[in-house]
Amino acid sequence: MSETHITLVSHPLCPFVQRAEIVLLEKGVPFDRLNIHLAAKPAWFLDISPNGKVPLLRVRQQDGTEAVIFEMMYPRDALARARQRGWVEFGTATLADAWQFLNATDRPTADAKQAAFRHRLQQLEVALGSGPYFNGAAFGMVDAVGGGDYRCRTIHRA
Ligand SMILES: N[C@@H](CCC(=O)N[C@@H](CS)C(=O)NCC(=O)O)C(=O)O
Repeated sequence: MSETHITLVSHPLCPFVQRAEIVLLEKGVPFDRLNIHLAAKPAWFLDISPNGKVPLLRVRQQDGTEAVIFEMMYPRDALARARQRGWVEFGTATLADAWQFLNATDRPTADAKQAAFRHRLQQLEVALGSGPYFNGAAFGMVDAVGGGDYRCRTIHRA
């Protein structure tokens, strides 16, 4: 039987890597993680990464994009899947607001981004059902995507 070796090429602070890692851990997929310096990307990485971005899932000689591994955690039902995809997009926009808030260099931008981030969290609260996960009993992509957003919120509170 052939053995598949999966490496998640990463950066320690990347929230998109965090999503991928959460999915792999939830699915019980064995992998190792390799952090690279994004300011000095290794040549082997640039050779196999179409966008020069992490996360990159390296499976033996092949590489996969974020979308490939994220397909693993969407529900089968088409309507539920479409709803989750919409909220995943929302999660990415939420992360952008949080990131811009944390990195703002002037007060008006910080205030605007903080308000936008807070508003998005309030929208999310309204959309949450009885749980324990976004889609009910099953852990899914919206929950994995939330990891990066909540981490930003934790940093802010620290
Ligand atoms: N989700 C997107 C974005 C990933 C992303 O922006 N990764 C950042 C780190 S968090 C990166 O690799 N930046 C390096 C660069 O843009 O050169 C993707 O996977 O293509």
